[in-house]
Amino acid sequence: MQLRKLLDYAPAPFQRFCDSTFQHGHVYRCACQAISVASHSFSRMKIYVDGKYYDQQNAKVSVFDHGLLYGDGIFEGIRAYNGRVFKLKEHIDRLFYSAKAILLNIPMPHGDIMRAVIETCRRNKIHDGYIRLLVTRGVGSLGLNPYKCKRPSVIVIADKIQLYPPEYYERGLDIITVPTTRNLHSALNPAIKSLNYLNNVLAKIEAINGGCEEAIMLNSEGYVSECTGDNIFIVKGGQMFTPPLSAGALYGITRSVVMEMAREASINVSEPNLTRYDLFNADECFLTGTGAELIPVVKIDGRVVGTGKPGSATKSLVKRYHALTQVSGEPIYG
Ligand code: PXG
Repeated sequence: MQLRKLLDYAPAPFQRFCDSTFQHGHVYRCACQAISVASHSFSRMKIYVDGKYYDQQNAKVSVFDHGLLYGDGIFEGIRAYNGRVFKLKEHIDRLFYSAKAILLNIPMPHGDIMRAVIETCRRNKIHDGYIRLLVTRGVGSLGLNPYKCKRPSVIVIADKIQLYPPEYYERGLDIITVPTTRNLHSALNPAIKSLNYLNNVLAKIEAINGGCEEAIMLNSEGYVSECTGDNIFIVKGGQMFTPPLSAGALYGITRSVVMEMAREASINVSEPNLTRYDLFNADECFLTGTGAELIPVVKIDGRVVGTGKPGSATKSLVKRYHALTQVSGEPIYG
């Protein structure tokens, strides 16, 4: 019976094959195959969907969900370090701000979402990982009207993420500016972390096609906005600069943490409009994001930044950031 239970992890055709094999008495061989499938092909990942936990293969939303049909929904990318969820409250606050901006009523209060994130981490035995929290508009009809959608769906996935290869954290990134400009505030406000990330996806494609891992996006006025999934900082003459939110930068949580850390270290931080010229002539440049953490940039559009190596201010912030992530956050266990 115990062996039979393992078959629950196997794909449906294999289960059907095994069912018939069980009836014919080849229990042992079949069970061994099931164990092998269970341990190699299928993760035991548990995904939260609207109050229940599902195996990866059973965690589903409808094809009529407007999250799929129109990118109508919102999300957050969150990290866990050392058994704690880093800046969880800030991420959930931002989720609610995005929801408000798109007139989406999240069907759970802040505290329940927090508990769902922590419980998903617990069920997946996450100590260090990446959490994707999303809220879709829900099931509707084939028409834009979001008021026809019955109920938003809340989904939490807890897994791993590695945005950039490890060597780039040592060497620094070589990035380019891409033709796709950041969304206009008056069109789709870039402060909204919506499920429609095509603006960023297009810029990412342009970066990859240009042989780079990441891209700088300008706004429609030609000022630096941010990267496809990260905020951007420069260091010049001992001061730090990052584009203002009005330039189309996301209100990045890592951005805020880094600004706070810099101020604690008596480094002046300001948010003026920046141009590519400012980036080219910076002493140091780095990107920030939950996924990317802090990553140095050493070349922009073929111009070497500073010495061409990760700078000392960047390296010291990286150290401080890693130290902070180890001790701060909502505990997952206990
Ligand atoms: N700008 C944009 C456009 C982002 O999507 C950041 C900045 C950094 O914000 P935080 O709060 O994380 O410091 C983000 C968030 C990916 C990926 O796969 C990246 C993000 C979100 C989801 C996926 O590259 N970055």
